[in-house]
Amino acid sequence: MDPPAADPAVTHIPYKTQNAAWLNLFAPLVVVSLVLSVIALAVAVNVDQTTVIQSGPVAATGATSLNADLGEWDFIFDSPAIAADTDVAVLFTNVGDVEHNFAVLRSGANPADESKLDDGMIIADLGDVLPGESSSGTLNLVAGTYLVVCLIPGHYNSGMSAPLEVAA
Ligand SMILES: [Cu+2]
Repeated sequence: MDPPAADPAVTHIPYKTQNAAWLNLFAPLVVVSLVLSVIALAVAVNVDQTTVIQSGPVAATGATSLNADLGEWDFIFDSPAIAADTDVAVLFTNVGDVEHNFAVLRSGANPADESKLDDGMIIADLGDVLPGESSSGTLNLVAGTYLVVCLIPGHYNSGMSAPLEVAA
């Protein structure tokens, strides 16, 4: 008896047809993989940028520079907190009509009025500034809450002071 003939449907599939069937199955997967890779790369770049911003000194510990507008009778800071144990560049501008001053009292000092404000409380005096002019200085403070005051006579009693946070 002759052996059974091989199934022509299996033995005679041309190589190219088999290859095409393989491509039909995997080509879409390859395309999907490439698309997902591009998306993953884009997300990774975004995450990386976000990480850089969040780990920067400004977001983590307070500003490393401070701009202040001085007027009658207040201080307007561009940041509520500056960095501790860091040289912080301070630029202060007199936007008012009379001469002002930028000084910092030691942490916790909050005198009831000018007669209670003694020199021992002053840990930094960045100087006076005329109307329309700017001046600058550097603060390097340990963490805490400080009071920025104007030392021109009468100005503290007029309310010219503002709290400044120094964040670790
Ligand atoms: Cu003043």
